[in-house]
Amino acid sequence: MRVLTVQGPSDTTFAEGHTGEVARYWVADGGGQRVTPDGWEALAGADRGKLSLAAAGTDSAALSFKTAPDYEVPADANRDSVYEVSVQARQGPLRSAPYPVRVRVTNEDDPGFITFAPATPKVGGTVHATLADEDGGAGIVASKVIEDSDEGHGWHWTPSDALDPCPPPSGASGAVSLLGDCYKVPASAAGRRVRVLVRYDDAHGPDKTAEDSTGVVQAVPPGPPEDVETDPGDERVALTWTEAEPNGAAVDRYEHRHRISSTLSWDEDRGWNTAPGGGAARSDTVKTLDNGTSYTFQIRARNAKGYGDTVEVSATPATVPDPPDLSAEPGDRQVALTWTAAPDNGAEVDLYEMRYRSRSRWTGRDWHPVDGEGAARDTTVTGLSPDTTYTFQVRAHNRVGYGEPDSVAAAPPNQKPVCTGPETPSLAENGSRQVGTYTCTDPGDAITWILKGAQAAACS
Ligand SMILES: [Ca+2]
Ligand SMILES: [Ca+2]
Ligand SMILES: [Ca+2]
Ligand SMILES: [Ca+2]
Repeated sequence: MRVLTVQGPSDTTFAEGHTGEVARYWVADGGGQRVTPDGWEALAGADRGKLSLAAAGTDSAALSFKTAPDYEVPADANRDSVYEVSVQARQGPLRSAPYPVRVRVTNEDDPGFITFAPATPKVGGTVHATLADEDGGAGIVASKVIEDSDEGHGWHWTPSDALDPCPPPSGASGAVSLLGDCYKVPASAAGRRVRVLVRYDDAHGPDKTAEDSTGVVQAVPPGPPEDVETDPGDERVALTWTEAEPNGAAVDRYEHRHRISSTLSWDEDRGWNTAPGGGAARSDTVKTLDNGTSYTFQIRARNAKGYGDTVEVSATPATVPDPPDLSAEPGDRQVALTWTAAPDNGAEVDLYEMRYRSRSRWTGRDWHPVDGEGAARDTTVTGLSPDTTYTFQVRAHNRVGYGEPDSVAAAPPNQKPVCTGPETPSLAENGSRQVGTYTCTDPGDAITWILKGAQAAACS
């Protein structure tokens, strides 16, 4: 009786990650002579679906994987990366016995892959890189990647400026994902790709590398204008700022708008004002405002990607106070001054000052602060000369500066001399000739002594 026997390797190996012929089989008759079969039966066995058998040449057949096998991700029935099939041939009415074949997939050094999240980063955002190497499994652990060595193991980013630590990428642990690193994308990376190289060890040995680049880094709207300051003036507020971070696309304009602070929402109809100077603008002045009213201002920058965040500041335009209304009440060698509150023109009066003069020269120190700060309403100037006309001035101050003074003239009246001495002196006969001593004072005037009366000629 004729017998057909399949011959060829029954236990063979095949490297993971490859395709192509695994092994070749042929048929012998009972005498050991190679014969040409009429055909080959479909593969049998647990893993028949993963391999194929095709005639190769006139009398043999080639066994191949349909897709490249992966050692770490086995597709065989019992997941041990040993694929079990049986090969069978026929010739006429004869069938060979099924010929069992075991293909053991070998563990090769898989390349490492880097994935980025997001794949296309934006300026100012973060990009996570995650390394995966299938050889990891139990063989690669996070500690095998040693950070912070320019030449050695670890993550090496390009550009490398502004490398900030970020939270680890989610899902970075597990059987095949090794670990990740995080990179804060600087504005200098706009329009370029962020590249990363990682050196690491895996189960196959040390000093493996993986390298990849992100998509082109996208610019984003600019940052807010920096160092925004206000300088309130007379019915106007000057705004100044420093350059907004362009975030990868040049700032082409700065805009501002304002509203009265006590109105709680923006009047969208009023719109934004563009500061002159385009992207180089660093200041603008808002005019025709009301002194003493608080205004809220918003400033923002624009680039090709849109408007950045706004900065909000408040200021109250103001000018120096108006003059107070000054009055004078002359007294004995003094003048009492009173005044009404000076209109503050938008900034609280915090000081009143006074000065005075006789004739053309201001006396004493120039301006004297009056006690009481902004609440002061009067002061008295003493030590003045009678019958002398003085000019007094009072002015108010606020944070903007000094207002114009109000002036008033006054003269302390001349006072009569004040005299002391005996009214009815007596004198002993033949005694001293001095009757009494008289003292008179009259500040500012010379004393002239005059004797009057019927007996004046008898005295001196
Ligand atoms: Ca693999
Ligand atoms: Ca198996
Ligand atoms: Ca492998
Ligand atoms: Ca590897």
